[in-house]
Amino acid sequence: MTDPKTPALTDPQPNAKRQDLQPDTVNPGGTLTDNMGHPISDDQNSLKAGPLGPTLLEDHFLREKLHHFDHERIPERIVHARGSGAHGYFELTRSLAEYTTAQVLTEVGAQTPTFVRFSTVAGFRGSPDTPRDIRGFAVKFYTPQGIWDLVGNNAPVFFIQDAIKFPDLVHSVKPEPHNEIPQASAAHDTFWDFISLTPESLHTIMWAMSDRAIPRSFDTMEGFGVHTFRLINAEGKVTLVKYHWKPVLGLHSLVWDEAQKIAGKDPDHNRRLMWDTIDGGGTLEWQFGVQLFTEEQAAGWDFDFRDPTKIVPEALVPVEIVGRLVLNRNPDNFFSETEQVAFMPSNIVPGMDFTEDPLLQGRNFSYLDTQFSRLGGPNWQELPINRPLTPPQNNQRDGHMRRTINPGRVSYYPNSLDTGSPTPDPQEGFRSHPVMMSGVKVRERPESFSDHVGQARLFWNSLTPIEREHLCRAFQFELANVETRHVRLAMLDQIERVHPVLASQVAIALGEPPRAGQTAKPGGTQDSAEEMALLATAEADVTAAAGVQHDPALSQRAPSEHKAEPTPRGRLVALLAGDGVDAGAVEAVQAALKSQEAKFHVVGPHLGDLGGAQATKTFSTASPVVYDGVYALGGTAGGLPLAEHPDAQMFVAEAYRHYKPVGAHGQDGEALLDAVAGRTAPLTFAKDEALGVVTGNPEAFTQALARHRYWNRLSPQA
Ligand code: HDE
Repeated sequence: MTDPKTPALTDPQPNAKRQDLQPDTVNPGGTLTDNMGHPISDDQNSLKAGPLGPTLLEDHFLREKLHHFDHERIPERIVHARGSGAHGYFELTRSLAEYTTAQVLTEVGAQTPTFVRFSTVAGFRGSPDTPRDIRGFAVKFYTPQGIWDLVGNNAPVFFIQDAIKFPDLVHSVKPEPHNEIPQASAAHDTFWDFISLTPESLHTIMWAMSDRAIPRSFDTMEGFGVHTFRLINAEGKVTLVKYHWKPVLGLHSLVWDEAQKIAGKDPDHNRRLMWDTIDGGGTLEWQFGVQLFTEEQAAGWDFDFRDPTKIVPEALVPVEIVGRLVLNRNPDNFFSETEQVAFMPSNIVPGMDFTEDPLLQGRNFSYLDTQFSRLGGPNWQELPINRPLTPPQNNQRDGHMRRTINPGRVSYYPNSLDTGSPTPDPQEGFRSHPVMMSGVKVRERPESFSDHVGQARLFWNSLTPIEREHLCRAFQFELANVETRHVRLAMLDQIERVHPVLASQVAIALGEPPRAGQTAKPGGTQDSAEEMALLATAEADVTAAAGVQHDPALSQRAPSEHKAEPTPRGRLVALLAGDGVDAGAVEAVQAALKSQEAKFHVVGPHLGDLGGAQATKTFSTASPVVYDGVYALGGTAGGLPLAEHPDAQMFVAEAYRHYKPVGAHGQDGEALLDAVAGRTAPLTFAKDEALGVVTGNPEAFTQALARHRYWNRLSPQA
């Protein structure tokens, strides 16, 4: 583990931004002082009129210390308050010089320092990492032409088409204002009331109810720039672009039961996984892709590239991989870096431009504006994490907490008194692309934004049966939490427009009749095969997708271009061991996992020495829900053979019911599986390799890990 006190000063991988941060990275030592540098002789006792006397106002050390403490908190982000960040770099692997003059996208091999912050949207700053929610994926590039912020999400579309509706959307999803319930959850009346009355949200709601909204970890989710942007080349030619991040570890999600339990067992789950990976010398990595198209091309489509509720299907315009993002460094101080970092979609560099997407236009105001209340004044861009590597050169001056000292008497342009003062550069400076614009001043939604159903159906069609089943379950959960019946019914009407089978599957959980002549299949365990068969055949007619009816890129499971090959890399396994466990068996499974870059914890009845292994977790500090797989070894726990210990049995049974690979070594390990075999709630545990229960060979277990989940435990069709 890195020494938390000195990392920035001994950074093994300093990039230009890390070096830029170093002068501000202070590692206190020596004599304790106050903020004015006065040495302090006693920091344990305040100044009093005698040991039992009242505290004296004169105590300037006490006053300063309490004063600073009293003002340690700043307003949390109005949305995306809960987040985790890391440093890294972006490396371009293919030049886009044909399309843009932006250096970050033209210099192959150049490494641009980045800071990335992942977030949930609705929860407060201290809320758990795993609620059902869209995730923020905000990337700050410290480029040679100033900062570029790609402030995206892990869904490629958004709930609304116009920024003027954003405060309403956010008010509806946040905890209700009278009682501030529920925390970090959309499952309440005000959210679904708003959504049921906002048909444009239908497509994004499908993403939010899918497995995408409960990602396993930050590095197993995709990222999207959402809006269409413009790229401009040296000849002034414009190309439209959509940005994508594709995780090299593949796409993986939690199951809902796990997500809820993790929220209690380890609310920092995603933050911890990222921290531990980097702290252990590992990296998080994504491929960077672009979809490039022209306005002429887009003019032929039955949807508008400016509409943020629409994707450009990859089946229509393929994603081209042109770079990669690597995160390899934890922040030194959460507040100074992750909390104070300020992203703005308006941070673009020469060679890029915005489009007329009304959501993007509104965002360009909101992010600048919000930094004033969050960071306290107009000089927030001087904070170390926010300042560009290209020092600002302008005549902006003063304001609260100004840090830069600008000498001289000239702070205006043009001037004749300071020949060295900054001047605009018509060649290299940012120029807005001259788009022909004309129009009558109106408050109107364009006709080309009017199809709200077509792409929601495209998403539904593109999912595998088990993904559709999860989506139905998510709607069931959310809407069953809505207390007002007319809101539930209004939502059923909305999702019926996507597919009557979807609406019917949800209706049964709400005690409502199935829709449009459908027969609903309750789902669960007994009748899963019937439910899967029904879901497998439920297809809808797609509009607003330029003729595309299916796009495997939208599914997390269907194979498609740029989806990573299944890999055990990065998976975390619980090795269940008791006292006296066989050292050889432990070594064999650890070697197999290490060879595939999978990680593990030895979980035992107590910490420390078990004879053949050292336990770093106990049955009470570890929970199966935070692991990707469980491997049973041997030994005794509390005087019982591991196989008879209730906690060990629970570990295996719970991992199984979450469809995770389960392995065992030797007689003792297998005895634990036998003890669980036949259990029925809610899946019947079977020692069957085809169901991801692997005995004997640790390599085979490692391969089973690559598959991630065995949905066939639910039904062969899943
Ligand atoms: Fe944001 N959003 N947003 N948003 N958003 C913020 O900015 C806003 C939208 C996104 O890690 C806030 O600095 C408006 C879309 C991320 O610091 C705020 C609208 C997308 C983050 C704000 C949107 C996003 C934010 C809160 C509709 C995906 C976290 C604090 C017009 C493309 C950034 C802050 C971080 C944060 C406003 C819609 C992504 C209030 C007005 C669409 C990842 O300014």
